[in-house]
Amino acid sequence: MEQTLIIAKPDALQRGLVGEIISRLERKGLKLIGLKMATLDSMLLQAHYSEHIEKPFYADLEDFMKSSPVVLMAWEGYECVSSVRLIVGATNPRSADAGTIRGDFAMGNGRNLVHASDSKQSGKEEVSRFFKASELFQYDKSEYDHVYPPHERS
Ligand code: IDP
Ligand code: MG
Repeated sequence: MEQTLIIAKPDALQRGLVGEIISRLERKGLKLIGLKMATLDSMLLQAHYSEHIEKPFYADLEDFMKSSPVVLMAWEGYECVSSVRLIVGATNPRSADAGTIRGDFAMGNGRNLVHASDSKQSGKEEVSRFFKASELFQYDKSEYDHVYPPHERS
């Protein structure tokens, strides 16, 4: 089953929006398979944001991501990566659609509350970058019988 990494960024913690973020993903029908708090360091951030290291906003991004703890989550669901990106909204929160997390709750460039993996492959890599196998949980979610047709449940 497809997995995606969600990070509730420091602005989500500071603004009391972690519950709102979790709630939106739960209500969508996704399965939470890992959850923890952490303070991220430069090495981990450079690995996670390697495609952005050369960009002009990288220094701000790294400082911001280290400015307070974050909440790391692994979520699972059939084709969940693209559906979660739709729930999260566009990178610049001022252009994100209303109804998305970023569109509803954020305004500043780079202060967009949430990280979400952007492909099936990055979902897999990012979940294993931030979670050990022992921190991920496999369980049956009875709700799946109502969320998916049979061929999308496993
Ligand atoms: P994403 O989070 O929507 O996948 P990316 O392009 O992968 O967006 O950028 C990673 C993060 O870097 C963004 O979420 C945002 O925090 C920050 N970022 C991206 N572009 C800018 C920018 O133009 N100015 C400031 N920060 C930016
Ligand atoms: Mg990205």
